[in-house]
Amino acid sequence: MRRVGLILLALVISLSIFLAFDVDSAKAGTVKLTYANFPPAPTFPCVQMERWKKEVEKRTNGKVQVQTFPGGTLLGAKNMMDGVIAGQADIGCLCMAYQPGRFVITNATSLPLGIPNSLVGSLVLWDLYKKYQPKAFAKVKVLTMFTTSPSSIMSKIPIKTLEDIKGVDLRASGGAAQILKAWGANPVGMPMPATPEALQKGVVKGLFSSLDVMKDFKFAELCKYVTLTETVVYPFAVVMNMDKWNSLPKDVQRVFEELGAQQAAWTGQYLDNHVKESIEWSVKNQGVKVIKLSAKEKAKWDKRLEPITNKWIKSAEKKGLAGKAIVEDIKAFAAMYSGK
Ligand code: DTR
Repeated sequence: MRRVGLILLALVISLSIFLAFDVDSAKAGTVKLTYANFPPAPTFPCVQMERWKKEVEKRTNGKVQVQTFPGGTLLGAKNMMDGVIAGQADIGCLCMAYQPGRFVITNATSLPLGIPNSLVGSLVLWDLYKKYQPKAFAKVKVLTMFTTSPSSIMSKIPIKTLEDIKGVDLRASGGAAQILKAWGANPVGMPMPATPEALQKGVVKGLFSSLDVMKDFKFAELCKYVTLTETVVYPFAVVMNMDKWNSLPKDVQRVFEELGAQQAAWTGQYLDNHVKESIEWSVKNQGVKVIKLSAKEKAKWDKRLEPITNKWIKSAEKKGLAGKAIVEDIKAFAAMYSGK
């Protein structure tokens, strides 16, 4: 009886070793990655994150599994880059405008150079990054980049003229803040996730951004006016921890590389469509009024922006960067992708 018991025990032990080994060997080929993002899940940076995750999992036949963290649950807007460098997240999505001094070359896409939409902006930014390989990204692997659609003013008060905007506190970051300043507003800098509270508390009377946020952050409930300026985009980057990147199998690296430009284009197209939906929703469901500047007024607004690019070129050249060439490239890439 005792012998039978011992045999049974040995069988159970070897079966469980076998099963454990089998599960482990199935897992052995799997790469698990964390991906941090700063705004809430329904906003476009997170929508593109979920699309990238799905695409990667599909293209690697499940060999890569990505765990996403929207809403600043792993890293926030301002510590995204350093958090990824330190390995707190494997991948992170950041808005470069929140650290304008750090990402000088790529933030040049926030100059008033007439980028017409998010698709063109995203392709231009990706090409610019590839061509100049800015030092700011030397410690990470850049997986993709994209921009917003051109920015407009959302406000609690109607803004139709330069007199109306004078001294008004409006939220913007980076290059976009320079634009507001030139128009005479008082730009208040903060990342997007801090904006709902600032609007609610009356710290700002509005903001300057692409119009997706009217719907996704429900700003249409507070800002009943949109002044369609459609000026300057905000650039974003998706970066990966360098050691993690180097540890990836070659075939996985190939999938990520392949997705760089494709993801930029996908996000651009998604956002351009989504901005249209957001405006329609704001007008229909929230009674938002869309103000178009008259041609005469628009010419005055544009004139105020003329010195900005030359000033940027000078300051970039002082830092040893090819300021003029960068601006010329952005214009040329934008013309090419716009079919001009
Ligand atoms: N316009 C930039 C970036 C931006 C536009 N839409 C969203 C949504 C979620 C986060 C950031 C953004 C800005 O004003 O911050």
